[in-house]
Amino acid sequence: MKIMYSAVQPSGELTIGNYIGAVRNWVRLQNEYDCYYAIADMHAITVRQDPAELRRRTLELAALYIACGLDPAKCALYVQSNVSAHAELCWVLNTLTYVGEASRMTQFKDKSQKHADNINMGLMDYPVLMAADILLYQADFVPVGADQKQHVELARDLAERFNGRYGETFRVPEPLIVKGEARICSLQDPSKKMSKSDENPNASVYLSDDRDTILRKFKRAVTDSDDRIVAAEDKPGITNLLNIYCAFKGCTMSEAEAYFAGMGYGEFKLAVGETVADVLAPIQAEKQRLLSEKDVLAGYLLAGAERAFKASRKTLSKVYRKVGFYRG
Ligand code: ATP
Ligand code: LTN
Repeated sequence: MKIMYSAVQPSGELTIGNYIGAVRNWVRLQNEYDCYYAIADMHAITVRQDPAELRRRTLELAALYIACGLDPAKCALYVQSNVSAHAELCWVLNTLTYVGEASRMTQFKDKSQKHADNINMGLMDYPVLMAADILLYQADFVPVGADQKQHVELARDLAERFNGRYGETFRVPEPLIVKGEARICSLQDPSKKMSKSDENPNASVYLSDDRDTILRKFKRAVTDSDDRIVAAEDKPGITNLLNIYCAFKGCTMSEAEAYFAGMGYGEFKLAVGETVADVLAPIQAEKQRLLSEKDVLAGYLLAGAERAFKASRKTLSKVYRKVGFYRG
């Protein structure tokens, strides 16, 4: 079976954009691939985090993933910092990474601007740690958003560089970029993608939002000037709402357009909100149930970390041997 690797930072509440573009795909992929999914807490501390919050969010994220359908018996769901090989391989890869190439990474430049008072080494090392994540598991594919493509390319470069210098060791991974139609846009500015760090709370629908909040956010969503409910380039607001409806209902755009033909915007937005709320309700209930059984949840993460530990040690031992570390 081909190997899939991905990770998410426990750095904020997930939105329905993350759900459609990432989480739901991870769930689908678990049946076709040998999947490793990490909660990247080591990446998260490259920007300041409140320790208690970080711990809480890590566990919440694990519960949420399982509630969304990730089966801990099928995939290895684990917390990155629980498997020490990530930091260890990162060190070796650091010696193959040029300061110039790390400092040219778009995300490093963006985050340096955004967190100008905390441009730490970890921020620059972020993509190298990410390369370590991926290469440790000999991943064939890495499902990520377009913004992470450059990082996966660095992982490919480092794999090739290491293999070239020390002999065949790493599989060179392929990024699996989420397609355009899966892009959910902001409810307040449909030219922007919906993002968990948006400052306007009405722009994003969070997976933790209750039914009333969801309905209210959709009611306030920006629409377009005429009253037709069709997907079109000059109707980004309505197109986004239709997209969300299709993604949550599992129908095609033409089915959705036919269903809403002649309906007013108010009624349409209510229907989209209800569809989203109906899908999220059982997920939220299951997440709460999992969080109320913390021991069970901890058991899943431990089992995931054990699997990850075994796979990662195999690669790390090989790396240590190749670079000439004394093993006794
Ligand atoms: P941030 O606001 O912190 O940048 P984000 O909400 O943009 O976060 P990421 O953590 O960058 O999300 O991405 C996590 C995953 O969710 C990625 O695989 C990305 O492709 C996917 N994703 C994020 N936003 C959307 C969106 N609006 N539509 C579809 N997929 C998305
Ligand atoms: N940087 C990624 C999270 C991440 C990741 C990874 C993704 C950390 N390690 C390894 C894929 C593979 C993000 O912010 N989306």
